[in-house]
Amino acid sequence: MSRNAEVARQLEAFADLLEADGVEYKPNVYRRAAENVREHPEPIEGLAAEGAEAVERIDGVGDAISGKIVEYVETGEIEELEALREDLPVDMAALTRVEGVGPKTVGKLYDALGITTLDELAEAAENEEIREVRGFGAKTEDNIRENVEFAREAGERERLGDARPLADDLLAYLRDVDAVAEASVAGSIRRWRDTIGDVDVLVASEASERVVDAFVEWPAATDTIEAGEHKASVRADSIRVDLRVVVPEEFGAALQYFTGSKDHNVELRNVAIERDLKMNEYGVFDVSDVDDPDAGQRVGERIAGETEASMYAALDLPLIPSELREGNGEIEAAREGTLPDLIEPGGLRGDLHTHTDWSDGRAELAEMVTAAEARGYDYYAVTDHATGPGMVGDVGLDDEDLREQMDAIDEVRREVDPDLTLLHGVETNIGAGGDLSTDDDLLAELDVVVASPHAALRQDRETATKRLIRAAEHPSVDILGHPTGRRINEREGMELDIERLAAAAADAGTALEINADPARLDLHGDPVRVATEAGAVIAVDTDAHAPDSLDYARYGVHTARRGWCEADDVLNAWDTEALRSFLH
Ligand code: DGT
Ligand code: CA
Ligand code: CA
Ligand code: ZN
Repeated sequence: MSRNAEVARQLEAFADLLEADGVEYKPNVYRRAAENVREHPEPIEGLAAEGAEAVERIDGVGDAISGKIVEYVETGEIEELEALREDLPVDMAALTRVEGVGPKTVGKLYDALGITTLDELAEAAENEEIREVRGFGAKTEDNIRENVEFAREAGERERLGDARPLADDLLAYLRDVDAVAEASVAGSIRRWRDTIGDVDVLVASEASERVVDAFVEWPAATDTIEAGEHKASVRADSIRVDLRVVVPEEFGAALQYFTGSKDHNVELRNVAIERDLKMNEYGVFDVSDVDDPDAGQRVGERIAGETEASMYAALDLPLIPSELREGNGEIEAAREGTLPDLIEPGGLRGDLHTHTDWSDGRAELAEMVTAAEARGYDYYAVTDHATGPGMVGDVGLDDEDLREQMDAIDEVRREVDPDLTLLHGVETNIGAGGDLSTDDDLLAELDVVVASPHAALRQDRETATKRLIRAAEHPSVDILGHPTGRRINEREGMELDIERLAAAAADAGTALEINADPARLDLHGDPVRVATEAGAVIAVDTDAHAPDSLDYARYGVHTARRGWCEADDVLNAWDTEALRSFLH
């Protein structure tokens, strides 16, 4: 793991503090530099070692910023940043997590009321002190009061998309260690939950201390929280990572146990008890001939534990996929033989919601299409933003732009691999009342229409449900994009009557989206399951704004699996012909 993300965070902290200070323009220069550093393919520490000039090869990084980057990599801090922090000693990350509170607000509230933490912010809102501050009012204060709790919870959990790449890096690192026989993630990250409390990693080894030693030396680990003989915890990229090492014979039992969820395990253990079996992190034991099954952990005759499948088989159950293990009926389904035949990872044949630099994407049309070809997709839809509510500046395309884009698409079609069907679409905006921001005749001409809410996201459940149903019933709309509009850990999004929406969408021949961008995962597992049970088709889309983001597909597919989706339930797991007939 390179240190690019870590350095980018320093620049962002710099930008926030400057903005809080009332500095104009410069904060955005720092933010742009931060983004480019984060995405830069070479490790920043390598460039910094070469010197400031090498760092300046990164777009948007001038001599002021490159100097600070070199200083940070060399000394572990930036003097000027530390001085700003001393002047404004606030928990910026926590405070700005409150929707509607930006760095500027943080600066003003610190100056006026000395607020430094979420608790102090909540208290000031409770005591109606904020409304008295110049530039604030009762409405702002009410908003802050409502949003503080969400921000507090958000601070405790990481997005799957931040934790998973870190976990993958660790697994690759551990698998290279001699003493490691097998390594896997466990816990919520293996169940592909949308947010992760901590990352759990399990290793099979006969030499646990060597594994623990290697683990704390993992380059991405910034500090060691604890290290024992068989387990250890470190922090990496501010995420807690727990390691456990077990002997290979007990790996399956431990993997089953530590994958959870707790609810799943409790229910499963009851199935074991019914059969005179004892099930725990060491295996499944036949205790029918044992006087006191609680005398120890490893009692009676051990009948399973080396593999996870053996644990379930000992209870006469098929292996239950990790995404289903939430204690939501999966054990009953396994007993009755009615577990879904889940869509496979890699089971998508195309992507139906993507962007280019015609709107706010970062890559050209041809680049995005080339990336789609490289993935071996059967079809690929370009759906740039239409102008309308929620689109800032000139990001969105008006009807004329879209017609112009038709010609550009035709041109790319002439070059494209004949195995790839290139579809031209749009992501149009759903207005507050369910109206769309693109002309009806034009929508009818396009191959794919994604309609998404981008503004007015604080409607009540009834209004929001009616709004989306109206959009779903528009004859040209094929997919409702990120239906709730949530952004994980940033804003809650709209509450919807999913069952009613899904039934209406099913009748109208409109699919509901799983937006696979890990900042969204919208819809997520539970509503997806409700939606498919109500008859709706699900589209798993990356909403990619750059070629690399086409990889978000994996988060989407695992989210579909959490929603009990089979391949038939997923529009873009269908072949081109079936897709085409759905789109018509
Ligand atoms: P998280 O980290 O909050 O996103 O959720 P998990 O599910 O990863 O929970 P975590 O990290 O506390 O523990 C990992 C797994 O270990 C959990 O899913 C089930 C198992 N486990 C941990 N503690 C207990 C416990 O006290 N009882 C039971 N039955 N299982 C436990
Ligand atoms: Ca965990
Ligand atoms: Ca844990
Ligand atoms: Zn989009």
